[in-house]
Amino acid sequence: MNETELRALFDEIDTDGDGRINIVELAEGFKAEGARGHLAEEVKKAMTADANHDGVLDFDEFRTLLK
Ligand SMILES: [Ca+2]
Ligand SMILES: [Ca+2]
Repeated sequence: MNETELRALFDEIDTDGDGRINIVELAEGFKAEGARGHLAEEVKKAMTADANHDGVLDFDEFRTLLK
């Protein structure tokens, strides 16, 4: 995934457009992507990318997650 695609995906998941992805947006995003497995587990896994522990994923953290 290149930078443009990453940004597009980020914007898609960031439904309120505040530039950060919170847990609710993450869960909705996973649902929209048709994530298999346990949603809560997927979200928990994704939040390990929250490097500064502020409870939301900014674009840098999101990028790290998908690398
Ligand atoms: Ca948001
Ligand atoms: Ca963060």
